[in-house]
Amino acid sequence: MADPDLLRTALVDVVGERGVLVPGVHDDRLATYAADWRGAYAGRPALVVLPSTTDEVAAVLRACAAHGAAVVPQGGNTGLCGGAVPDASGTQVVVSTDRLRAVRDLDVANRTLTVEAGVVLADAQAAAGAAGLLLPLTMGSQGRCTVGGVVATNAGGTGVLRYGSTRALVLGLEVVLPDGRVWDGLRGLRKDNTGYDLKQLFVGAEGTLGVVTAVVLALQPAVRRRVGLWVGLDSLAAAVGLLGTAREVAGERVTAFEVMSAPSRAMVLDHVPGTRDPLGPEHPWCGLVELGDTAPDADVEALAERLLTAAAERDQLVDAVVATGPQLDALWALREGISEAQNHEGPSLKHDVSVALGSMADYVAACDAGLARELPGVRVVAYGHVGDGNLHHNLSKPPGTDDADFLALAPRLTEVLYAQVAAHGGSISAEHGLGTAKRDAAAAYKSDVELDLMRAVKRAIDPDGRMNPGKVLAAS
Ligand code: FAD
Ligand code: 2HG
Ligand code: ZN
Repeated sequence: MADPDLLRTALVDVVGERGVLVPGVHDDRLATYAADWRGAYAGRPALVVLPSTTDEVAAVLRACAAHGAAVVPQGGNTGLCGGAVPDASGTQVVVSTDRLRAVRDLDVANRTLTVEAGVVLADAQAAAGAAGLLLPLTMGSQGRCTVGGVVATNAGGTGVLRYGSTRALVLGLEVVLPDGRVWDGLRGLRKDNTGYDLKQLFVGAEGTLGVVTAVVLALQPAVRRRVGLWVGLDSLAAAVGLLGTAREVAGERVTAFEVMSAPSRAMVLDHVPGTRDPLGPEHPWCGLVELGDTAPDADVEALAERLLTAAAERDQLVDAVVATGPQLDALWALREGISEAQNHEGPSLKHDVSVALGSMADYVAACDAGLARELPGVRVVAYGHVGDGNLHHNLSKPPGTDDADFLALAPRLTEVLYAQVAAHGGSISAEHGLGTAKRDAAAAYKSDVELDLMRAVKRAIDPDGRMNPGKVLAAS
């Protein structure tokens, strides 16, 4: 990188003194940009820049290009793989989207919402909701994560089963390229076969190809009637069977299908005040199935009863309660509390894996055997979006173990799981991305052809390798 003072002066020319945070001057404010929300990944930014328009982002990227500075795009900093955090060199410029907060357009007839990248996901949901529409991206971090971050990670969440991942909801993008050129691809079209689908290159690229500045999102009709079933299950195979029954009985009205193991539920009850498991701890797995209908007079309770009857006839569940309104919200709080609750139990070894539904039970059984061999007593905090074949197969240390001893075993424990993921034809990152955390593991499981194609895309768009270097792919 060239002279940092010259770069700082160039950036101040673009965004003003208040838009540039400098180490040694603004250390109190810099801290939140230097480490992720959980405090699991930390680095040292050269500067943090806060542009407030697309033109400013473009001028910032041109200045960084002129000075040879690497750029780290950052939204809400809730990513779980270290992708939004600068490295320790003190040479990388964090470009935050904190000030890109405008809702540009809500087109009710076209059912689209156009927002800037820094809009918090919950605010985008509220904007759609105010027009009687639904932005069906839902996740525990929605009060803080941004639309840009969700797009850059192709985030999933609890609505994927019904509505697809972020990728399925992005109709258009505006992106500032590493050299400062702006690609205006903000089209709200559901059909557009005019060549390569460029927007999809940027979805899930984790900031390695450019800075997303605005997004056109497809909206859905609002769900007017919801009901939840909290079910006790004696195995994951039963969960997969129940999902099939739910689809037969309720079709598209199955809007979520989550499962939680007993240890994951116990952690929430221990650490999140006010939570309660209505079925108690004895079930090895509990499922949360939500049914929803857009018709205001739909009898979703009767639908839930039909599902329970069919599942009971097939021996797919042991016990169940039906919940609506605040009781259903409380069940979601129990589900969404797991990620935070696990942080109270020492380091969380996070594994965000997917396998085909039919392999899920075999995969978990094979992992359990391997984990018990490596570290007897390791706590398997397994839960997640099983309707999508996506398990958060997280691990916590056995009670009484030192953090350092547990972390020393982390590579071997992770390898047990990843070897089984590979053996079952799965993925080691279903929805969180690679960042730095899973970059090398992903490369180890990809073919040379696939890696060559990924590197070719990176070189074509970022020939100098300055966009979020070292994330997704090793820096060249
Ligand atoms: P950041 O963390 O700031 O950034 C994430 C990545 O995107 C980084 O690589 C960054 O460089 C890049 N990036 C950010 N903004 C831009 C931009 N404008 N242009 C280009 N690149 C950009 N993920 C799921 O998929 N499903 C879940 O259910 C889920 N639940 C979560 C629950 C909790 C409690 C937490 C802490 C995280 C959860 N996540 C989940 C992980 C996380 O991926 C999402 O919160 C979200 O996608 C990240 O958004 P963000 O704005 O915080 O992005
Ligand atoms: C969830 O589904 C998130 O709760 C977070 O994806 C998963 O913290 C995790 O491991
Ligand atoms: Zn998840």
